[in-house]
Amino acid sequence: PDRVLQAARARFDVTMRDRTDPMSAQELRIALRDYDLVLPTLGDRFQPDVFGDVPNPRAKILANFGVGYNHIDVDAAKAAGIAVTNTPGAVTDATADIALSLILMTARRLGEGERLLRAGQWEGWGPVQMLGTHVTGKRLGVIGFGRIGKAIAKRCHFGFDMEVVFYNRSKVEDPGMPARQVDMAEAMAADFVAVAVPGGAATHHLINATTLAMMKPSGIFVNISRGDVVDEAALIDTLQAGRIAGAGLDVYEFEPKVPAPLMTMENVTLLPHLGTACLEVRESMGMMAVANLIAFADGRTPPNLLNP
Ligand code: 8YV
Repeated sequence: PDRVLQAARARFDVTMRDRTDPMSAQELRIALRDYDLVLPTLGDRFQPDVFGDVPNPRAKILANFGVGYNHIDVDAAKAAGIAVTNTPGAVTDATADIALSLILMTARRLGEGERLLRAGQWEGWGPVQMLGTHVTGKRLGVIGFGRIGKAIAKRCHFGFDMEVVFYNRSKVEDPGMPARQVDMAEAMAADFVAVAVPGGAATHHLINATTLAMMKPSGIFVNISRGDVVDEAALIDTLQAGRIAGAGLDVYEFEPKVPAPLMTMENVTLLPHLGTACLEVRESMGMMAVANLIAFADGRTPPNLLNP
């Protein structure tokens, strides 16, 4: 956003890469080799091989634009003497809102209804036309009870009277709201299941054929975290076999590629990674990233340092 660019330009000599596709290996190397500070986005894969290609990097900080940083190998960055920061907090509410949108869109068949209307196929109201699933009062299972998982849970509990259960790797001493920590099987067996874990090796395919089999046939699965947390092939099998009622996805295993079978399923809502796509939110994320850069340039510890 302009406001972010202006803030960065007020302090630094900025080169803006004005494309949305991820940086190529060559661009990643140039970023490390020729720039003091780098502000990467989703998909700019700063992995060990890239750091290995640039023995004495000029870059000393990667201030990621976003909370999720699974595209950056933080330990390899540290070994190369490079700080990594992210933007926690700024993304929480907007991302939780998208989870709720996916629950509502999928359960109430909103995308399907709009497609029908725009196709000129709506013939008028009918008492049993386009019946969906009632959302209020159902049970929500959250996978990953961090900031975003909790924000989804709050919306569902306080806004939609839902009972909330959650699965989390470590024990959550105080959920801060009426919510019960359960095992994976119980969380997956809820009416709506929302995944909100960080991406990366530790959660790769956490949702797979085995965990999807824990869902009930009327269950709706939602993912707003990272695509590779879900074994997409297993999800497609589960949907094709009718073992769950539907899915709402904002992220994909091989973004921006979306598997063809999902495209034709009316019980699946597909969004193009809109989690934080509001101007105010992207501005806050960007301003946080710039604040991290400025702190670093001033010799202070960046507020959101990931690899001290
Ligand atoms: C961002 C996100 O848009 O914050 C995150 O982790 O997934 C997104 O909403 C993305 O990271 C931009 O780089």
